[in-house]
Amino acid sequence: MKLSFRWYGEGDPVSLQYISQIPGMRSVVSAVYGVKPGEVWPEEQIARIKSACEAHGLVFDVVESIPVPEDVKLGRKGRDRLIENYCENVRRCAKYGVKCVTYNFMPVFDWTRTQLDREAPDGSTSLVLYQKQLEGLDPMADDIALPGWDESYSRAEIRQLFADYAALGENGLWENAEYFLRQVIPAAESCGVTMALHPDDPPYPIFGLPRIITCEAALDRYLSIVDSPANALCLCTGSLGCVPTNDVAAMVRKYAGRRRIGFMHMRNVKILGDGSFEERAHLSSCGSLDMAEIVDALVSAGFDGYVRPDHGRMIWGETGKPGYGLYDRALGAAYLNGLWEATVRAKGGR
Ligand code: DNO
Repeated sequence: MKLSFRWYGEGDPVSLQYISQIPGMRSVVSAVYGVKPGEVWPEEQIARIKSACEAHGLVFDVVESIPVPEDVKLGRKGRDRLIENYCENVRRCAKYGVKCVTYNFMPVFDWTRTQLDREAPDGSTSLVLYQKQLEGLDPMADDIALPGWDESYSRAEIRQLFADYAALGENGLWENAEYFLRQVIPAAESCGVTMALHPDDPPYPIFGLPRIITCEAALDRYLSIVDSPANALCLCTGSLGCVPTNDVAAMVRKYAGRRRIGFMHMRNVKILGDGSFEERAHLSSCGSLDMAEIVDALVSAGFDGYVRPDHGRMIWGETGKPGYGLYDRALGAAYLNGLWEATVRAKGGR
């Protein structure tokens, strides 16, 4: 595996120096921020991330994310220009050494939680989604500010987006995903980039908006639209794993075996039933996922792609971007290193 860590750029309180001090750390996962989805990223900014990483002995070879504009997901007029810009961004990133680009196809909202600082008995805090809290939220009426949400929309725009997605439905969203992939995958292939689709988080409809990347059948369908190694997955264990119907280890075994995982997001969640869940420490015994079995699936398949410890709790008094502090993610990285080494050795490797 290529161990990686997400970095939010110069303003991130977690510095590249700290990241470089985590044992085994190789790659930085980042993006150009502050450019509207659908616009082209200035090359100087991509180059700046690369040289900042290199100054700390790290490699900038994973982008998370190049966001897919709503007009593309909705198939609105003008999408061709936006898709061309998307392809241009993939090519520009490749020019500076990027090998893997993560993105998602979730309408309006990226990842969704109902509370970002739920306190556990040990005093640590983490992100949770409680159905009870979700029922009380109305994105068209409330001022909601959660990290996965684009807050730049006006109320009127949100209302319009909801109406357009209701008219589009799941089938329309699939058609638009297909239209996007048929142009983006050949562009990625031609510059040696793996496109890694992040599943919907959580993997079920939120606020009545369609969500399609939710389960194994959906992943099969998506990968078969363009049957190329460049059309791959960012398999996020915590996103898929927060519903009991998804057998994450089996999915990892299958898609890693087929060489269709570009990137692994590794985190643990505690499933609470009724669709509610809590993010927990990475260790298997802390949540509902068997992380050792997932690592076993990767090692058995000879997985050589990118792996990053995903969201961490806030511990030891750290404050910062919810899910993206240093300490618990670093503990996650150390845990993954240990699991990986032990699994490789148990299989006779080194
Ligand atoms: C959350 C992240 C997601 C992910 C995007 C990929 O912490 O895993 O926001 O970056 O869905 O496009």
